[in-house]
Amino acid sequence: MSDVKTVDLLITNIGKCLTLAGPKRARIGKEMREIGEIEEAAIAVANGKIVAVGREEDVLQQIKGANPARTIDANGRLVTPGLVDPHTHLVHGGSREHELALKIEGVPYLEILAQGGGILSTVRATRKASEEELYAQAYASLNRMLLHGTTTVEAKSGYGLSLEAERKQLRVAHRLDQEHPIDLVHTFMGAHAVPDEYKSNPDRYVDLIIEEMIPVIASEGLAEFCDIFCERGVFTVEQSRRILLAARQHGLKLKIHADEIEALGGSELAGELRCTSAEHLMATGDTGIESLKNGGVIAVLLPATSFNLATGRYAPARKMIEEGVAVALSTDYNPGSSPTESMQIVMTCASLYLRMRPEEVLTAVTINAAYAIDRGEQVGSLEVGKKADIVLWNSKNLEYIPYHFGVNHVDTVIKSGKVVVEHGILTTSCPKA
Ligand code: IZC
Ligand code: ZN
Repeated sequence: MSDVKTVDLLITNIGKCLTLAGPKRARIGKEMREIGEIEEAAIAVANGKIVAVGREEDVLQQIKGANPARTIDANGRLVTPGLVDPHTHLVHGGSREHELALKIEGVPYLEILAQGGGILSTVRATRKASEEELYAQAYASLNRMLLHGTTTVEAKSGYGLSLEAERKQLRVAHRLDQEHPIDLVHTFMGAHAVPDEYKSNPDRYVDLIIEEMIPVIASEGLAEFCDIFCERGVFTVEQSRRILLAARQHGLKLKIHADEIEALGGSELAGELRCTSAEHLMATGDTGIESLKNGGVIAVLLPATSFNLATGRYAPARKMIEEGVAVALSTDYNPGSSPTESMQIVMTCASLYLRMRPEEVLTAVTINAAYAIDRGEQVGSLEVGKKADIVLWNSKNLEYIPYHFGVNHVDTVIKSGKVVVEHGILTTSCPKA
């Protein structure tokens, strides 16, 4: 049977190919350990998509006569889908290394914010920055992500906190999506903090978000999701519900930062509203887990944030998996609580501190992460018809990646069928694939 006529790229001699093939939905419970392993595999790509994947002899049979334009010898390497990072605060001005000493001295994250620092210090830097400056800084981060194996990224606004400054951030993210090989998914997060101007009347800021920001952002097509920071001293459960319901009325899908520091009821709200995902969940208890499960909400866990906040508090991932909640992982890349672009450090933190098995970790950074941003039909697994987003690792097995921590194990990255990283180096100035 030779049913594939055109092949742009053929990858041969794959030692182990972890395809993540499976049902067309986020994986739960024991499914998170089923990662679709194929030994001595090959993958054929045409027009940016996978056209054949399987045992090498079968793939060669399927593409017989197709004469691939390019062949890559994987040399026995491990191959996985491109990693998906479903929760980042990618576009922002400045950085916050000055908070490191405060943190070490024991000043809590929410206290730094209450003093007008934290998120609000990044808001000041982001408002001041030009679109060009924001673009250049985020472009450099996207390059780092690509070098570390990430091929799809969600990016939130939330450092503008005014209609104009939020639009600026989202416009930059759209331009990056056009011009950088990584595909971006856009989230409006005007409810990331209460800006100084509304400090004495936060409900008026909530009104502004509902009456002015959401209608404009939605009508301009600047965002697909709406997110909110539901946390003590930030937005209450009631304010979160109002904002998310308004967002849904305008056609946005819903996400929520819930139970990052305290369990206010954000995960219960996520279940009630059947949000696509709930994020953080470090302080989530039994009723929160039950609600996530009943609402079919994907839990996006951010263990690098726990690591970096250094409070020793991690999300109850084992309990969530055992209870049948689909778990995804993300960097939470942001200048405050998680200044890292590397999903590999997240994989290590998830192994050591969330006690997730390597197979569960891989599921959480690929197919479940893709479903957490509603891209599960396009990316997150190596299956015929999906985008050819593929990573070749400098490893023979999966365990080695979380085990050997703090360094980059990526050899080659293919994004939409184009080789964008080769032997650990970006191949071009990265025009969009
Ligand atoms: O800038 O601190 N948690 N938002 C909610 C963040 C962390 C980002 C930041
Ligand atoms: Zn976040």
